[in-house]
Formats: sequence, structure tokens, C-alpha cells
Amino acid sequence: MVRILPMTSAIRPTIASFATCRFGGNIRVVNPCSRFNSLHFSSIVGSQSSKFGLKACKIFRQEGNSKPAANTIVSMAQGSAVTTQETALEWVKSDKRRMLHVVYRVGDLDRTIKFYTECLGMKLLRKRDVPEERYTNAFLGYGPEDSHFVIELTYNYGVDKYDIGTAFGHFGIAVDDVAKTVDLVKAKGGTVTREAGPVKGGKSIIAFIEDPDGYKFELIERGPTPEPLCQVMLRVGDLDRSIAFHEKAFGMELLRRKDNPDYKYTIAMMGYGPEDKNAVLELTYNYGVTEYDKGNAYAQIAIGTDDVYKTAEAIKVFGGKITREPGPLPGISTKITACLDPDGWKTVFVDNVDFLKELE
Ligand SMILES: N[C@@H](CCC(=O)N[C@@H](CS)C(=O)NCC(=O)O)C(=O)O
Repeated sequence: MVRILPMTSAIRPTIASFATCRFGGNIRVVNPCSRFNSLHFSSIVGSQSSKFGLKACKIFRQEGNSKPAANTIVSMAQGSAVTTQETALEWVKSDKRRMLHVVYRVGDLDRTIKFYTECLGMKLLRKRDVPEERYTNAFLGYGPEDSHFVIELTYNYGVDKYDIGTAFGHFGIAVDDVAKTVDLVKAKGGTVTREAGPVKGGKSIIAFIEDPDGYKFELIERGPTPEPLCQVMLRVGDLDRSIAFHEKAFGMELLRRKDNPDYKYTIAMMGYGPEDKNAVLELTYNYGVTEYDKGNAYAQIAIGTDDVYKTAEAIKVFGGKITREPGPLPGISTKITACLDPDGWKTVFVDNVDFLKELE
């Protein structure tokens, strides 16, 4: 059982919240998650999770894109196959999906927790140590995991440095005053790589900072939002291919596409609900750049699903590579599946009901 620090509502990273650093989570041992390495294809198995509790509803995407639960429940009860593009599309559109967390590796957990809590106003939500696999996770964010997109840090025992590569872009944090946040980061000894000011080719006020491992954070000036951890930016080699994959295989919506010819790049915001209320994936295509180095620091995004089996089948139908066949994780029985998109970015889909059980 893991310990969750209770958080009643979204926490906006206001300047006031930066002042304190809270280390509330006890380190508890939970069952280990195995590495995702299976390449075998399994047959479709009907979902066992046709029950839908009130609590489960909390984890769904925030307004704007939710689909009726009835379709899903009927389809799941029938255990219908997702083997054609038509049935696959029907499944991904009716599934209840939400970006749950982003996972990456850091060289010193306490150093990163201190930076995120003191400079970015995040809260430490929980920690779990898995000594038999020699790693510790820390979960941080602006609200509870059952309703917010959060960060899952991984510390591997004895590894204090990672290569971030060139493919990972940044995490976006919506703040009410970028300039003040930049001042605070400086005051705390943090690295500011781009001062506050309008984005090149646009009007939004942004700044870039780097965390102690060199991960970039884009600070974006925005009004109040329930989801301050609002973007994960990844670079891709073919934007149309990537948009089509995320729409079809992942059921994401293309929320916004913006070309910036003066700076030779195009971005596509993809997600499960409007950008101002939900975390989104920002796919960036730099003109003429088709390949990047992924390094070994950034790991993956996790997305909730009602049925990992159907989700894996749909991903296969749309050309994704399943790297972890759907099924329960040894020990904790949370059902997951993992895949690579056409650029080799990894995503893990986690059973919605199992995910909530893990939080209990
Ligand atoms: N070449 C850039 C293209 C993406 C880009 O420029 N994004 C904007 C934010 S949407 C940015 O970083 N602007 C920098 C600035 O305005 O100083 C990259 O790969 O990071």
C-alpha cells in the first residue's frame, strides 16, 4: 500500500506556494513493476472491468471530449474484437482516456523534489521504494493523481547522471506570472535559459528554465487553470504521421496546429480535452529534421484506458509497436500495455480501475 498525501483541489503554482517545501511522503515498499520487454502478441481478451464506480469517474478527461460510458460498457461486456480499423477507431473513441503521468529518470531524487516544490510550487504526492528492483519513485504535481496529470520521477540506485538527448523538448507549466517565477528560480539558484517575454512569432509570455538534471521547463503565462502541469513537448520527424497515429491509435484530438515558418517549425497540440483544462502532448516538427537522439533520461507518458487488451489491439491495427503485451503486472496485478509510436516514443496504457486501486 502506498501513502497518498491528501490534496483536496488543484494547486496552482502561485508565488505564495513556492515559499515552502513539503516532504510529506513516507517511503513505503510496494510490489515491483517489471520492465516492459515482452514482444509476443496475444489474442484478444474481453475486459473484466465492466463495473464503474463513482470514484473511477473522477479520473476521466476534463470536459469537452468525454464520450458516453454506455457504449463502452456494452462493448466491454461483449468482449468485442478490435481487429479492423473501423472497430479499432470505434473503441479508441469510446474509451475513457486521460493522461495520468509522465515518467523520467533523475540522478538525485531529493535535489529534484526540492527544486520542484520550492521553485515550481509542486507538492510531493507520494514516494515508493522498490529495493528488489533497486529504484525509487516520487510522484509530484499540482493535485491528486486520481484527477491530475503528475510527474513520476525514477531514481535508479547509484545512477546520478542521464543523457537527455535532443528529442525530448520540455514540460510546460502554466503560471500566473512568468517574470516573478523566473525571479524566484534565480533566487533559489536555478538555471534560467530564456528570460520572460513573448514567444518568438507569437504573443504568449514564456520563459525557459532547467531543472538540476537539465530537463527544460517552459513557463507559460496563463489565467487560472486546473492543470498547471500542462504540456509534454516531444520532437517528431514527420508531423502528419505523428498526428494521424495519435488520433487513431491513441484517440487523441488535434487541438491546435501552428506553423511558425519564420522559425522553421510546426507544432501540434494533441490531447483528450481542451488545452486550458487538460495536459496535452505538444508535438514539434523542425523543418527538415527527421531524426533525433532520445538519450536515456526521458521514459514515457502513461494514459488511462478501460481495457488494455482492446487498446493494444487498436494500437497494432494503426501500426504502433507493442513492446509490452497487455496483461497484469506481476505482483500488483495492475493491467498495462506499452507501445512505441512511429518516432519510437514510448507510451504505457494503464487500466483505469486498477490505477485507482493502486492509489488506495
Ligand atoms: N526549434 C524549436 C522549435 C519549437 C519552438 O521554438 N517552440 C517555441 C515554444 S512553442 C520556443 O521554444 N520558442 C523559443 C522562444 O520563443 O524563445 C525546438 O525544437 O525546440
